[in-house]
Amino acid sequence: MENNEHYDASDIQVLEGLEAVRKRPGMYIGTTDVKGLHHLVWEIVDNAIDESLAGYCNNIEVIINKENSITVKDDGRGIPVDIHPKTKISTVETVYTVLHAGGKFGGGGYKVSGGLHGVGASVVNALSKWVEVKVYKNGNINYIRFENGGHTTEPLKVIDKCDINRTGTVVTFKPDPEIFDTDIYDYNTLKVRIRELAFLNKGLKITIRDDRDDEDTTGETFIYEGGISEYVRFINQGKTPIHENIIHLEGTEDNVMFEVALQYNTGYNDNIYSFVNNINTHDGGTHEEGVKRALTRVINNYARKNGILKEKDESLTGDDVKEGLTMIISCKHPNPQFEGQTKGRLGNSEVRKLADNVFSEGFEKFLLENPDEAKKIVEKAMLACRARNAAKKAREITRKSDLAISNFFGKLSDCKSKDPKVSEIFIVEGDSAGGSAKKGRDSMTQAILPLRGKILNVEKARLDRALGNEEIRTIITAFGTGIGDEFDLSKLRYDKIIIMTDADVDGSHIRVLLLTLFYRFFRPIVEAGHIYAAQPPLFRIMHGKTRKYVLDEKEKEEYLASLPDNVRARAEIARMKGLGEMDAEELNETTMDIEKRTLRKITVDDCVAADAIFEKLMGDEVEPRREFIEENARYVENLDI
Ligand code: 28F
Repeated sequence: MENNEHYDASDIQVLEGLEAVRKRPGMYIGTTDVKGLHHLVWEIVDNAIDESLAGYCNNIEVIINKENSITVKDDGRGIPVDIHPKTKISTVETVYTVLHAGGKFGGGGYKVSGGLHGVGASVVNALSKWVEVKVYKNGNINYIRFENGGHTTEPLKVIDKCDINRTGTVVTFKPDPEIFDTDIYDYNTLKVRIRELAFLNKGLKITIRDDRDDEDTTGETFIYEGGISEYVRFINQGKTPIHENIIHLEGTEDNVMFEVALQYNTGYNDNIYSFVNNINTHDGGTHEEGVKRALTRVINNYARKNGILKEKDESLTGDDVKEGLTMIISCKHPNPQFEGQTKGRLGNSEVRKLADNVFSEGFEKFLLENPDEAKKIVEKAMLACRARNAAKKAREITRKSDLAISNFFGKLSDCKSKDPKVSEIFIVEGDSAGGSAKKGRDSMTQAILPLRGKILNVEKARLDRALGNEEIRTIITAFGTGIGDEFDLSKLRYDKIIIMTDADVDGSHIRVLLLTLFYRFFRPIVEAGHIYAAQPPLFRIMHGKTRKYVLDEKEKEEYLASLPDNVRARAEIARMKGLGEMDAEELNETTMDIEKRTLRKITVDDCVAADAIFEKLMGDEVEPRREFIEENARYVENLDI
């Protein structure tokens, strides 16, 4: 049969290529946990975005289907269906079965060189149970299907006609459950990144829809003609801007596109995010360095020239000028060099100068043309500088000596071991749970820090005021790392910092406050993965003398199913309201014992999300709060962050 003719040596090599991906998926998508599962979507979406960057696609749709397969649609030119000269099979089959050596790793590609599309498609194919591709082109709907890690079930064929003017690519794939720890997609995870991609690609319309949930298949559409300026407006909603207009600056040099949008608000947090070819450069890089260098220089020059900074005054630092600053930096580069452990840093040195030039020229102009706003921005930086100095003085109080004091006053029940590698500290909500935790713990390795009521809302406070709060001082002292610019991660006294709060709204509120504190003042501890959330049981199932605590719905169903019918019929199920309902032994058994407990590692993204939710719950504006509560009302009983 002729369609077997093309199964020659090159096919064996092709399938060996995809076989390599199945053997070591981590090499290609980082992890095979829920993050890797979502990464598959970004590989396909990036190809559609590349088609948009090439100027041919205006709409992208992402659909989570019933069985947790994903469909991505674009209205681009459609992957070519002709026979590929080198591989003797169709280009679309080539793109999905040949592992492009080299090529871009990670997010969207900014390709000035011939719109080459990325390596992602074949990797997704290798890690999927099945993949279907439809190409709308030349009035035909061309279709091809792959199964079990990329084996073509039948060569590309026309399955139907379509409007001659309709072109585009539709890809549906089902991740292979044998490769991934979970195959359940998270709508919010997809939505947040899709919204971000819409901000980063102005004018591109991206829609997301969740067809797993029958009553809610409306979906959401994101399109931002204002691009990253609208991203700044979005982040600043609920905050009070210092200047009305969002500053937008851009410039291109040697095919490198650079743009930045910024707006100061009256808060103390800085929200600075940078991207290269749509990839979030979490660790910054030359684009961010160029902007920050220019920002500090321009503000200092302006302050001195206008007599706001006197000759004798020390210059403002990068930290002073970024207080209250919301800024998005986006760079599109044909040949980006990503550096660092997680490839999260841009290394191209030429970008530093481009960023500095574009930013300093534009920002100087803004300050000259808006003297009132300029004065406010500079004065805010001056206040930050004074607070920084005040904090330096205030910080003396959190020296080692305080450890003895806070131990003495019984706030912190420290563990006996002084070895950070085996020590952990539970930050517990309320005295009753704190008491049980102290009784139930392993006092060799487990320290307990009970929190009395709400800690200070640090979102609104500068470092010097935060240091004035008793609870925060005890936390700082217990951690041992110091805070602010004398922070030293190597002095951290515990390997795990475990937040243990009730599973109710109040507990979530405390958790949000703590995450904001850690995100604001202890980010390296979060990034190093030392922060965890304890997972207290949600249900207690009682039958006879047995008391079984289970984590969630899933475990509850599994446990009940494991009981004989007559026992199950008599079982009593109670929804746990709080840690205080368990005695010391139960608390230890279910939530603290290293062998039995479940901990959830907190990531920076959790903190950012908490920060955003925090802003909505605690921010100045009422509107976002009402909207947020309405949006989340349907599952407020376990408002989990
Ligand atoms: C739902 C996911 O993958 N869209 C894509 C295109 C368009 C072209 C293309 C893709 C040429 C040989 C590399 C069409 N016409 N959406 C997508 N749209 N790939 S992927 O070409 C593939 C390159 O291999 C395309 C003219 N040039 C490029």
